[in-house]
Amino acid sequence: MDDAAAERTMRSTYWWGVPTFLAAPHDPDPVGCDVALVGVPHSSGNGSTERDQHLGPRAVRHVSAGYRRRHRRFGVVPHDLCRLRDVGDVVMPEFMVSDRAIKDIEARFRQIAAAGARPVAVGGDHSITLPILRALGSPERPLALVHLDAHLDTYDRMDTWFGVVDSAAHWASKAVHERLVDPGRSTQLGMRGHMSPWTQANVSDELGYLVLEKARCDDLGVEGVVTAILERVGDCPVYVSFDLDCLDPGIAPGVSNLEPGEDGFTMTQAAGILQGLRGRDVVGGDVVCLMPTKDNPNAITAMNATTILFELATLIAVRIAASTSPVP
Ligand SMILES: [Mn+2]
Repeated sequence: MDDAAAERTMRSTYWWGVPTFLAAPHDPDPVGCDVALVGVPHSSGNGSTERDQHLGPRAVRHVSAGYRRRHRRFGVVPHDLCRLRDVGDVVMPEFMVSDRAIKDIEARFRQIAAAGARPVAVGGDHSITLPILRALGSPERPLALVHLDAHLDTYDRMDTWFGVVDSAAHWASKAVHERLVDPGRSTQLGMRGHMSPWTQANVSDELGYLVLEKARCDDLGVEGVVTAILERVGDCPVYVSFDLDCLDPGIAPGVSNLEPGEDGFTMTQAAGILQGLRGRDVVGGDVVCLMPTKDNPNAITAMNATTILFELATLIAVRIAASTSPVP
C-alpha cells in the first residue's frame, strides 16, 4: 500500500488525525471555499440556564470526523460537490462580554460572506444567530428564516436578557426590527412545553412570523410542514437556524434549555423538514445550544448536531452544484 492509500485508510476512522467538522480540510481563509463550517464557541449570550455552550464546536468536531459522508436520500457526497472547509473558530478575545463578542462574530461572518462562501455555524448559544444574520441579510436583501426551536426567542418586551443586549432571547425579534429577515417569508417551528415566567406568547405573531408549534407540526406531518415553509420561502434566500432543543430530550439530552413537557422532534422529522428545502437558495445556517457537559456517554446530542450540520452542508452543496452543472 502506498503512503496516500495508507492515509486514506486511516482517515476512514473517526479516531485518527486532527478532528475537523465533517472531516473537511481545515483552512482559516474563506477565499477559495464554497461552504464554510465555522465554530462559534460563545456562551455569554444566554446563561440563565446552562453555560457550557462554548464547548459545542469542540464536541462536534470530536465526533464528526467519523460521520458517514454519502447522503442516503440525495445520493451525493457534499465534500465532492464543492469546496467544503472547516474555517476554524471565531476569534473573540472578550468572550465573557457577550455584546462585544457579538461584534467579533459579525465581523468574521462578513469576511466569510465577502469571500463568497456560504457559512454553517456550530454554536455556541443562540445569541450567535443575530450577528450572522447582520452579516448575511440586509433591508435590501432580507432573508427567509426557517427557525427550528422549542422556543420563540422573541422576548421583545424585555430591554435586556439579564444585562445582555443582543441576547439569545431577543435575536428572532431583532432580526425583524433590523429588517434582516422578512417575517412574511419566515417560519418558526417546533415550539413546545409549558411557559416560563418570561414567555411572551404573541410577539412572534405580531411580528408576522408563521409559528408552527410542535403539536401543529405533528398534525401536518413532515410533508405538510415542508409545504407550509416553502409557500412562504418562495425564491427568497433562506437561512436555517436549528436549536437542538427542538429535538426530543431523549435523543438530545445535552442542550441548554431542556423542554420535557411534551415530546420533541425525532431526527426523522427534523432531517425530513430540512431535506424539504432541497433546491432552495440556502445561504447559511447554524446549529446551536449544544451542552456537551450534559451529553450522555455516547455523545448522542453531539452526534445529532453533526447530523444536522451534515444536512445543512449537503443542502447548500447540492444547490451550489446545481448552479454550476445539472442537478446531481
Ligand atoms: Mn430553544
